[in-house]
Amino acid sequence: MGLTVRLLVIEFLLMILMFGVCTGLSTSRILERIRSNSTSKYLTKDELWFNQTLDHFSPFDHRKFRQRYYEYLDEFRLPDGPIFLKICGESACGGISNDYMSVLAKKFGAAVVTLEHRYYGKSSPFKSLTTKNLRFLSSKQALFDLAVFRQFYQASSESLNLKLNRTSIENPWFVFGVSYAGALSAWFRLKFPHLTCGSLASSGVVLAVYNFTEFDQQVGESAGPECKAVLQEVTQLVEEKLASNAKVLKTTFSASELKIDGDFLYFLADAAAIAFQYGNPDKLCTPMTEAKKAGDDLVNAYAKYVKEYYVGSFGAEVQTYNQEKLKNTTLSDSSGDRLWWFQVCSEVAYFQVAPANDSIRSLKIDTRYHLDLCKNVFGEGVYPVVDDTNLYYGGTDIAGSKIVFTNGSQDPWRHASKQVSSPSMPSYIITCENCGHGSDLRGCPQSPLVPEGWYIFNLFASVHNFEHIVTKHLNHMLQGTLRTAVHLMR
Ligand SMILES: *[C@@H]1O[C@H](CO)[C@@H](O)[C@H](O)[C@H]1NC(C)=O
Ligand SMILES: *[C@@H]1O[C@H](CO)[C@@H](O)[C@H](O)[C@H]1NC(C)=O
Ligand SMILES: *[C@@H]1O[C@H](CO)[C@@H](O)[C@H](O)[C@H]1NC(C)=O
Ligand SMILES: *[C@@H]1O[C@H](CO)[C@@H](O)[C@H](O)[C@H]1NC(C)=O
Ligand SMILES: *[C@@H]1O[C@H](CO)[C@@H](O)[C@H](O)[C@H]1NC(C)=O
Ligand SMILES: CC(=O)N[C@H]1CO[C@H](CO)[C@@H](O)[C@@H]1O
Repeated sequence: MGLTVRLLVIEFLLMILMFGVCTGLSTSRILERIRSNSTSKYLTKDELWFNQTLDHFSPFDHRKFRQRYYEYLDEFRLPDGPIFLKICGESACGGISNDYMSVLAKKFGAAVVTLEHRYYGKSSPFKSLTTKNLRFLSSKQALFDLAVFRQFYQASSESLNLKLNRTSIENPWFVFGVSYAGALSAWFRLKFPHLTCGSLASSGVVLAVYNFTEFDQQVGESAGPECKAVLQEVTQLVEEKLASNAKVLKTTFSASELKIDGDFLYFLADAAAIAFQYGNPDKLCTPMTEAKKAGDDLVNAYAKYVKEYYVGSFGAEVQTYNQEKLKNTTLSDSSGDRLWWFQVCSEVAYFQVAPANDSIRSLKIDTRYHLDLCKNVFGEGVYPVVDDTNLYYGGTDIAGSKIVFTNGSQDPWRHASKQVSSPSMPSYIITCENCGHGSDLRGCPQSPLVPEGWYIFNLFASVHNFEHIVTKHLNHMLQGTLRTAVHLMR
């Protein structure tokens, strides 16, 4: 018991330290903030709007749609401070989240702006999301959106230069993103190098992958042999019960709405992956290995984890996996699932299929399952042109420059990122037991999806190391442009 108390004290001190790194506050101010609980999850939630071009690639179609964005200028150093463009990805963008970026903004005197991805949240060009209406939803259009937005924000008569009463100043722009938005961050620097001085691609999935077997393999590696074996046993038991009494089994997981067995199995597989993806392995492996040792019913133990952690705490929704729901074309708060599946089914795939040998997920989650889903949800002819996507961006052979790639060691997605450094594109792996998807930017107590538990120590150490790395690169990339900006002003 004494040990537990001591561990708790150390953990508390580490939380304070980490909080300090994450907010750039002195210890007394940190304690004050913790007491008053005043640190918000967002730097701002004040919506701003601008008119975006619907189709950047048509010479005839001049339609526009309203796109949402946010700005945070509290730390901005006038007049030549950098502008950090934090790219929002495949979900509604409710504001600028108060994560590690706010530390960097303070350090560099940067403005932070963020643009909601087309179609998601309040930036949908259409109320009806039929497959036909989704034809302008692609990473290529999204990158062009960012370019147009960047010019609008910097130079238009309505934006920064007008606010600052000036005409011809160019601030240095640096782009950031996590996950798919991390890929967009790398691709933006690749396709529009004249509009940004550098990019951070955190867990940036720049490689479109058709059969993404490495995903399941990494889940197994992150779980370790003991936990992995229990998870594999669960899959086997689930498959048996699915054959004998599917109805009862699905009810055990409160997932009877998933009529298609593949959807149900995919839901169960995702529930396990998420524990590693977001840096909370103990939430899954501790109860499962304990249940195994105690000789408890493993399916029930797993159902408890799924219902209490994955759905309860993490906030996953069963309907996300329900193809009947994914077919719904009415724009609503849950449209994000349909929209992302469209991008998956048309452009990037990342099909999380079971590897032939030693998989955790059911072998029934195969290529066929994914292709059937694409066809069922979007109709005939929607197919992921993975080769074209990699041809267009280069995959892991991306020929960009001044792009920093970061990945978490436990994150199954890292195998779709660039994990090896090349000239002018350093790649870092942040290694610890709960280093997951985007944890370099996310690892702050006030930001969403905070990893929990004792491992936080290692994560803290990793994020702390990372701070030096990113600061060094940012300094380097910003320096040249800052000099240019100052020179231009003279
Ligand atoms: C955007 O377009 C709408 C409709 O055409 C127009 O009323 C509005 O003034 C435009 N806003 C800006 C900022 O250009
Ligand atoms: C903007 O610049 C003009 C011309 O130099 C000056 O007359 C005006 O007072 C300035 N406005 C503000 C708000 O600084
Ligand atoms: C993906 O896996 C399926 C089934 O194993 C196989 O038929 C197909 O050739 C694979 N495709 C690619 C591009 O690897
Ligand atoms: C589709 O979604 C909308 C909005 O959530 C809902 O009102 C409607 O009932 C759904 N349609 C079907 C057929 O489920
Ligand atoms: C299958 O996986 C097991 C466990 O990781 C390994 O020992 C075995 O060599 C693998 N077999 C093949 C054919 O890859
Ligand atoms: C898989 C892996 O660890 N890849 C690389 C991650 O980044 C470091 C630092 O650049 C490399 O040394 C690793 O090879």
